[in-house]
Amino acid sequence: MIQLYGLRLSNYYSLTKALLIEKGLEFEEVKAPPTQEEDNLARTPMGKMPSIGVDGRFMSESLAIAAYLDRLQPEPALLPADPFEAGKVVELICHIKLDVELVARRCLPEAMFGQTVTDETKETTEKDLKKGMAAVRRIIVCDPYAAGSELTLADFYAFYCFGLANAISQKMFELDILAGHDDIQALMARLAEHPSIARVEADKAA
Ligand SMILES: N[C@@H](CCC(=O)N[C@@H](CS)C(=O)NCC(=O)O)C(=O)O
Repeated sequence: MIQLYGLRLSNYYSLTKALLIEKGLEFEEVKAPPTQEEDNLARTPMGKMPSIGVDGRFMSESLAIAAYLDRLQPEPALLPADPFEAGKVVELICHIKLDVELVARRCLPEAMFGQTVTDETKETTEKDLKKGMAAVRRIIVCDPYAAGSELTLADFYAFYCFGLANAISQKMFELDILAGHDDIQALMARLAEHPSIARVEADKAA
């Protein structure tokens, strides 16, 4: 049985939980806030969530965990069989994760935790967010799924990264990063009803 460590409020914890459900794997949730305590660092060296435990061994980073889960339980496949297309899915994930979500995250302390970030941080975040979205726009397909005709890992990253990034962006800049991207908005609505994601979101609200 796999242990999933973290908190339900985390978007990457939620993403990883949705993947475990999608793959039909047995797992248990273990509440573990992000700390710099030794027991947490042993599971996740930056102290972040999520991490997983497998027979006493640990792994952090959602993308690493996703790669592991996809090999552990190949069906349903979340990466295309074609090597180039599989690489393109990971490329899309990298841009969504690094150039949109991680950029918006710079303002997370002010947007969600009552702290303040500098004006310079706000300025560069807004500018870089627009640049990141323009980059994603060039490669995201949304017909009907993020990377094309099949549901892939990129859909899970789209749902959980755009969700957080847009919440931050709207709060900080009154900027809806999905405005004008009707196809991405439609994708987000479709994914919200996808069974594994819907279950994660329902558990979170319970
Ligand atoms: N690259 C990591 C990011 C994980 C991450 O940013 N986790 C956040 C919660 S969603 C966290 O633990 N933040 C607390 C901290 O940075 O100390 C992944 O994909 O798993």
